[in-house]
Amino acid sequence: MFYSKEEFKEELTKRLAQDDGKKEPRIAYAVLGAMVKEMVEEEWIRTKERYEKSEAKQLYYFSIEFLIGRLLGQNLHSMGIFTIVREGLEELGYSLEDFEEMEPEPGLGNGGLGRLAACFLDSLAALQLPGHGCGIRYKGGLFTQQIENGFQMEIPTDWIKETENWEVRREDLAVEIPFYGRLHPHLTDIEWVKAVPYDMPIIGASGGTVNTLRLWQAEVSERPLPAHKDFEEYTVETAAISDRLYPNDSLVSGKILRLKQQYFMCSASLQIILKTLPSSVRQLPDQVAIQINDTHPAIAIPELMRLLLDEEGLDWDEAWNLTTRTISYTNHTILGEAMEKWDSHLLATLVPRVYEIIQEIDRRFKAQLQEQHCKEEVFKKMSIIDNGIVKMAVLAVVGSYKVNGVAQLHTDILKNREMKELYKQFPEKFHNKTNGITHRRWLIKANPELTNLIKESIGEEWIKKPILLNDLDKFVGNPSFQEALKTVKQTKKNQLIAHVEKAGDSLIDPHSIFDIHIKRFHGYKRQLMNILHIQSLYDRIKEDSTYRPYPRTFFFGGKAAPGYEFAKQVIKLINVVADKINKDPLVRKHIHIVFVENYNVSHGERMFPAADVSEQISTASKEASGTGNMKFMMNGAVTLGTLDGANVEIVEQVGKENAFIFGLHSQQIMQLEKHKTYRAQEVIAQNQELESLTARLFRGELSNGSENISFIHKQLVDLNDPYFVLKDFNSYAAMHEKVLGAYEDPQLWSRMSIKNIAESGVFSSDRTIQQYSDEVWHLEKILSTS
Ligand code: B1H
Repeated sequence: MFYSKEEFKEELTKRLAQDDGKKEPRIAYAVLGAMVKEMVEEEWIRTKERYEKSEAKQLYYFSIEFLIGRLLGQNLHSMGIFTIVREGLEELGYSLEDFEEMEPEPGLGNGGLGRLAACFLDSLAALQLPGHGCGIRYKGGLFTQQIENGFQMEIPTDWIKETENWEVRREDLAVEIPFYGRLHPHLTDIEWVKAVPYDMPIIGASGGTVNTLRLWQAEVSERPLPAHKDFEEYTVETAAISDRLYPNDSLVSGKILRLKQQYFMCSASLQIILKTLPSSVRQLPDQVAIQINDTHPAIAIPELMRLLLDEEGLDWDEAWNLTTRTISYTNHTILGEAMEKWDSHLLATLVPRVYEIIQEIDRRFKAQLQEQHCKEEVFKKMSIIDNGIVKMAVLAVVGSYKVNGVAQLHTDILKNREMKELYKQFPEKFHNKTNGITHRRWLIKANPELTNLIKESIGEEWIKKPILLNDLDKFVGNPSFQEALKTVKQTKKNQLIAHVEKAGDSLIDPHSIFDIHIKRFHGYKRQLMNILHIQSLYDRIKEDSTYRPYPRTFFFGGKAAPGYEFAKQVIKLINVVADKINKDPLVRKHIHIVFVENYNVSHGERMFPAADVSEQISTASKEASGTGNMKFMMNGAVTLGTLDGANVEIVEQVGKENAFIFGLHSQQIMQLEKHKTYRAQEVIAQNQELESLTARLFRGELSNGSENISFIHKQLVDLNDPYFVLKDFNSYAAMHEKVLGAYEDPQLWSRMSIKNIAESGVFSSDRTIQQYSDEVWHLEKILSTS
């Protein structure tokens, strides 16, 4: 244990001396890790004891992804020892920053959904609420992206370094998961898989609470295999369960391995929850709340029923009552291709008893609907099993006591359109919980320079109550604050340049506008619109010798799902256009493009703080919430975006004069979709610029003759531009001109930027979690009274 810099240095030196006096940074890094872990361990045990003693209700957040990012820096911050460790290391000749870079990135998620789960865990612990994560310990997280000749290549990443990690293997808590088998009527011929939990501490910000992220690993069972099963096949199949994260964002795979993963983590988590219950299972909803993060863990509903019926011996009504008072569901998307629908045969084969229970849930619900003389089409919409397909979203709504969307607009769309019938059936279940981000990672850790400026101006209370960031309102017009903020922004830009530019290069203008578009690549996120606009700027600079706009650097970052050809071609297009522009001595003084390879949480921590402009340009109605938009805002970037997801609420907070909003509204998009009245060809015909751009795309001119990007032209023309890129193009371009105008007025820009920071407190995930706790989970703060 150490509480001061001197104690820390002494302890580290002593341990290094025991270790043969080796001084290599790698060894010091490992020793530091071990020291910190010991300190966490004590608080962790104390927290568990407090929870047991108080018999407090526990929340379990079930999620197939937890995109936690690197832990060393964050954990040091949470324990309140970041500064003493940084300074102590420096005095001993080491660099904490270098140590942080040594940690492999745990990429256990794809994008927003997984990162949200990580922010929520941070907030639960910071608010001293008993809430824990349950997921899978993937050996390989999301792939590493390499760009070769402009194309994305995927490299598998195995992030676990067994000797230097934050987890504890809990062999004592292993459980057995039943797969396959035959019902007659009881299950026989089961293929058991052993689930072993690895627990990671989730350290609350200087409050003495340490919660748990429990990640399950699949291993071979010691129970006998059914006679027909080949042993070798069994071992390979078992290892595969926790081998790799599915790399899709908003696209379902439909593969049996994915279903295995889902059932594996749900069954394991539920078994251990029931085993460690402080009192009778009949009081389950008073002891436990389970939140399912989208439908990926929705199989927890029939699995909990199975355990209550078959293992606990309850009858159906009692089991159903307990289940539907314990589980609640968050919906994260309305995209058709992301809606989980499992083939009945697949479920019946892999988990026969669970499927039987799903059938019974469906039968009872349908009987209820029939009694209400429900119309045929409404009945069909609300069927859990329809035509041999199990609709997981319907199962999730029927089996939960609360259902929420992740931003107001998204929740409204769920109620009024996507889940209209279910909303009518269960109006009391539906509610909104607008997403949030942890200001501890995304402001305090990522941007210590801005954090210091804020502290000097309004004190430190906002750190515990982020809503108090709005005290900054009084600095909006303050010249010295404006100057100081500019200095901070410049520092963060310089740091980003140093990070992304290869030694010797000096292509990025540090005084240019940093316009940043970072997120997964997807049609609806419209990176294509951004790059086509940049191409049009290039054309204009070439053609019009009087057009010499203020310098801008356009940053892109993000991965495409390996099988998503269109998204991969957009990455290629960006890289080809970047190459052309960056090589052009005239144009590159005005516009420059940087594609940041392998965008992940760590890159995000460097990019959000350096941004002037936050690109949030999804087709209205498609982005359920977005959370990058909030990270930018909190770091003083101004949103250039559509009225989609949480952008709507950001604009409500800052006022429309402090954001750049363009494009069709969600109502207009939904009307065009419903009536099929949009004609991309007509838009092209009426606009010379678009005509030229699409024609050159077709001829391969924009892509340097590359034959490989024909999907893009096809999508825009043959598939009638499903994400309205062409339709919104003009208003997007016009809004970019407004951005330029505003930036050229430094005072105006500073005001906008400060206003964004001042209004960002409401988007702290502390607010989101407090609302879930008050309205859904009903948790109690368990204070450490030391
Ligand atoms: C979000 C997903 C998602 N919504 C399927 N849906 C996946 C769907 O592997 N799959 O099959 C993976 C992810 N992810 C995102 O959730 C939304 O698009 C964002 O708008 C939102 O901010 C985020 C968190 O709520």
